[in-house]
Amino acid sequence: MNGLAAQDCLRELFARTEQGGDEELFRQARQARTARWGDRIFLYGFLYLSTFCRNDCAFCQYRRSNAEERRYRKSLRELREAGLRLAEDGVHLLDLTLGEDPYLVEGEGFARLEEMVSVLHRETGLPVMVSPGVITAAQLSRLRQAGADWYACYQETHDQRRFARLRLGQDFDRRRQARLDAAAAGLLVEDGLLTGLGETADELAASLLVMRDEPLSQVRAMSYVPHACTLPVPEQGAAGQGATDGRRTHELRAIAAMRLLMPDRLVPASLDVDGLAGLRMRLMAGANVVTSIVPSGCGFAGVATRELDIDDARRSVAAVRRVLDGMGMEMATAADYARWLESRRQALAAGEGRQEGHACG
Ligand code: MD0
Ligand code: SF4
Repeated sequence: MNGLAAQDCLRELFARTEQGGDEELFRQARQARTARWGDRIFLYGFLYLSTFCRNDCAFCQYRRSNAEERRYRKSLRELREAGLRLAEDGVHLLDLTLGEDPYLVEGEGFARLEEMVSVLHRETGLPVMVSPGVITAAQLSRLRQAGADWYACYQETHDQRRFARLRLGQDFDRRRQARLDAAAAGLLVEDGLLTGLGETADELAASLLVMRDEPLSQVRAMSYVPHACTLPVPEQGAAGQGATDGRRTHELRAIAAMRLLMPDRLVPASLDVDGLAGLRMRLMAGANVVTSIVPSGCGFAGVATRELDIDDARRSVAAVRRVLDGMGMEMATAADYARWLESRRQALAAGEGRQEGHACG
């Protein structure tokens, strides 16, 4: 299918106003997942290690201008304890996320971040993803040397005008370049879309084709969660933007379309938007990684939702495993993930990191 046909079919998929066709789309996505991955699901632990940030993104409660936010920066000891707990619970990876904390991403504080990556990787034996925002190519190489396997940096949208309204004062190309620098440094890379903010079917279709053509190994979509200090949710009425689940329509369709278009990439179902209650519908749409598993009682926050389902242990391996059991799916093993990681590295090194599928028939 050529680029134009793919763009047309994706546009039609996102533009549908009724949700009748979604069940068939999700069924095809689940079929593609089973064909490529079986029904074994990966689970990622999530540690938001610092909520300080130099940026002022219009969609984020941790934006610089939010003076109400009770910010924190976790110590290496707190991080180590939480990481070991998650490893014991059986997660396959630790995602160390932070705002663009000036202390940790600039100057001598960066050595602290390197040390956190190195200690967590060495003491848990788990692969580590880092999500520090935009940093330099040299810093990305240092994190790779420290033991990081992944770099996550979300564009949110690939429409430059919308980007400017979301990631205020940030450089579109510089953000994209950071992902390319990470791939060049030998890191696996994740990009992500933010949905539910009035994005058009054209924008979503264009984003998926851009993501397909970048050296990404994980691609995601997450619905916007409004806060007192962030953008108001757009008027309903846009295609599929009806009730809450309507506002999830673009996210769920994006998950399914990513699964079909990029069969060899990991596609997350994040617990961070709707908590445990939102897991089933994201897995039914074809996701094969559950992310944002946060240890309870340690004062670690979520990103889109600060506390949702954390201290009552609903964002836990045990709770996720119960949902998987109920769906006839199972948790992958640590060996499954290690094998996939190694095979993915070899595929990328051989220039074969882009298996293509079709989102329409
Ligand atoms: C998640 N809350 O997976 C996390 C976060 C950042 N690398 C991941 C958005 O939903
Ligand atoms: Fe900072 Fe990230 Fe929030 Fe933007 S999305 S304000 S970069 S923490």
